[in-house]
Amino acid sequence: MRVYLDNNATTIVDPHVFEEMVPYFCQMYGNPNSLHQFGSETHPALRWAMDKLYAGIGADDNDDIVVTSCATESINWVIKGVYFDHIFNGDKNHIITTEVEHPAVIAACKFLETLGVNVTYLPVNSDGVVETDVLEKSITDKTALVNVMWANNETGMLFPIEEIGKICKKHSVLFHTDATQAIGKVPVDVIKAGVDYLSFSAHKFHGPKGVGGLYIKKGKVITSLLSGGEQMDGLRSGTLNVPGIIGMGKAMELAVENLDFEKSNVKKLRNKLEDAILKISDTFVVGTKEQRTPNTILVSIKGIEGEAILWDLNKAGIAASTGSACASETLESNPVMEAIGAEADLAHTALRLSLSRFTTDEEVDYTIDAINKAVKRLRAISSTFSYAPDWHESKL
Ligand code: 7TS
Repeated sequence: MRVYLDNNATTIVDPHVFEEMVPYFCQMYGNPNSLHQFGSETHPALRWAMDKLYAGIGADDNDDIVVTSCATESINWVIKGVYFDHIFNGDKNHIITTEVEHPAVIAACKFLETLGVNVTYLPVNSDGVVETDVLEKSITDKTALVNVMWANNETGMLFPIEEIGKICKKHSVLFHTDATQAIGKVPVDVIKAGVDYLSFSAHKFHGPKGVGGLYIKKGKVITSLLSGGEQMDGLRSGTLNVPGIIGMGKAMELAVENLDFEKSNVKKLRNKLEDAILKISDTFVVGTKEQRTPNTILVSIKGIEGEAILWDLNKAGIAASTGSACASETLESNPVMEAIGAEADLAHTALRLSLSRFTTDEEVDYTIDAINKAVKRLRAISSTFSYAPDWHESKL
């Protein structure tokens, strides 16, 4: 059996999405900017796909959604664009973000620090969520941008986006949210959330890889990312990725249609898996079930390195993930576990399981069995766990 539980890394392309894309490779392959029919025959599907993107995130017709290659690109564009528009060519010099953002945000902010920008990395509480009063207190008259993710990729924890939107509006500060892990899992409405910019990636919601988007609220200017032709109103030049855009539009349509399914069925399977893991002694899951995306579990299994259990699961045909990276001599701990204040030994034991609407009940049963077996095997040889006083093999 092969079980894919790493849907926060990427997802299977929905066969309906693939079907929608196919004609735009070998039949309707014209450049949309060309004046002949090969170009213009791509227009209806492109318009349809863009409409789906606008509708999917509740954008207004006067807002912009610019198609990019991925969320990483959208995120870099916003952060570096704000630098050009409001710091280099303005009087601001401060960006606020959190300690648990995706590396795309952290690395872009670190880069701006080398240019003299002050960046505040807000801490998170024990659930892995930023506190809004701490955020508000960190805003100064030099703050150009608040950058807070909608849902965390490691824990699935949802951030208080609407409240943060209101705080940013009150202080006239720009607000960017990275909604890469939110779209297709929880309702995303840019107007309700009060965001100025929002980033996403199609492959996280059963669309193709290599295509993403940046929402820009009407009236919010941003320095163009790629100068060249006039594509995307000159904001991001380069020949359009026609099949990618059409696939992303279809994926967005299906993501919205399946939100109820995520909330009921995916969540039910996730909870079944989570409850079974928590029956094992000395395990804990980060964050409450209700404040999390319906598909994600970040669990710490005491005494077991995340990489070790990944290895056992991989041998059983199960794909999962750990936020920690294994270097040759040092094992790095999960950064989100560290940010929530987990002790060093626990921060090495993170295992992320992320489901999708394609995950089945049989797959969850198979995974529960495989995890129980792996924990039993690995704890038996663990140098740290055998000393734990509350270790009861009978619980396995
Ligand atoms: N933002 C978040 C919250 C993400 O989870 C990811 C990818 C990105 C941005 C970047 O997306 P990309 O399409 O540009 O690569 N996150 C993960 C992950 O959690 N494991 O692998 C990729």
